[in-house]
Order: sequence, then structure tokens, then C-alpha cells
Amino acid sequence: MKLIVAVIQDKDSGRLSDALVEHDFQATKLASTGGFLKSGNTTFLIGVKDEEVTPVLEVIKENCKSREQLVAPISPMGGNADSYVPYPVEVQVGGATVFIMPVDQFEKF
Ligand code: 2BA
Repeated sequence: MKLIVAVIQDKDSGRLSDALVEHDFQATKLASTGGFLKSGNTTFLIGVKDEEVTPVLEVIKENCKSREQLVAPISPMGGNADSYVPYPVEVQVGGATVFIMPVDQFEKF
């Protein structure tokens, strides 16, 4: 068994939830925050059999889009003036950042 941890953009979370249910995959959605942008994203925990990893990755790929996002200027207040960026910077936020981990034991009570 594997645990798939997928960090995705909030905009895709409803569609991904629906698609996982449609394909009979069970998932838990957690509200999370990106360390760099400090804005909300969504983390899915999906427990699956080894042979289900590939189909779940396909569902994630089909439902999560990569987008450009503007990062607000970083304030010099309390920081180093050398690192001050006075203009917004555009970053590419991935459709999904996915970790796949082995599960030693799985129980439901
Ligand atoms: P954030 O940390 O808010 O990062 C959003 C996007 O900003 C990243 O997209 C990346 O394009 C850019 N970025 C991040 N750190 C950067 C830096 N030090 N310098 C320049 N640009 C930077 P993604 O790589 O697609 O990541 C989307 C979200 O996935 C991240 O949101 C974070 O919540 C999660 N994530 C990505 N890599 C991770 C990792 N190795 N471990 C845990 N979470 C991760």
C-alpha cells in the first residue's frame, strides 16, 4: 500500500475531489499554506493499493493545472534592504507536487 500526498492549487481542489470519488479512490483534503507564496493551497492524502498509484496520478494530472501567480513585492520592513524586491514577480505554480510513500500498516477501526 502507498500514501499519496499531493499539494495542489485551491482552484483545482473541488474538481479533483469529484474526480477521485468518481473513480472510487478515497481521499482526505487538508487546508494548507505554501511556504513560499504564503497563500492557501490544498493537500490531499490518498491511501491506495500499489497498483492504483498510476491511475491516481493520471486523475491528478487530468484535473490540476499549472498557473502563473504574481508574488507581491517583499517589504523591506524588518528585513535586509538588499533583498527588497520593489515590483511583483511572476512564478509558475505547478499543477501538483506529489509525494508517494510506502505504508507499513493500515488499520480502520
Ligand atoms: P509555495 O511554497 O507557496 O510555492 C509556490 C511556487 O513558488 C512554487 O511552485 C515555485 O514555482 C515557486 N517557489 C517556491 N519556492 C521558491 C523559491 N525559494 N524561489 C523561487 N521560487 C520559488 P511549486 O514548486 O509548483 O510548488 C507549489 C506548492 O507545493 C508550494 O507552494 C508548496 O506548498 C508545495 N511544495 C512544493 N515543493 C515542495 C516540497 N519539496 N516539499 C513540500 N511542499 C512542497
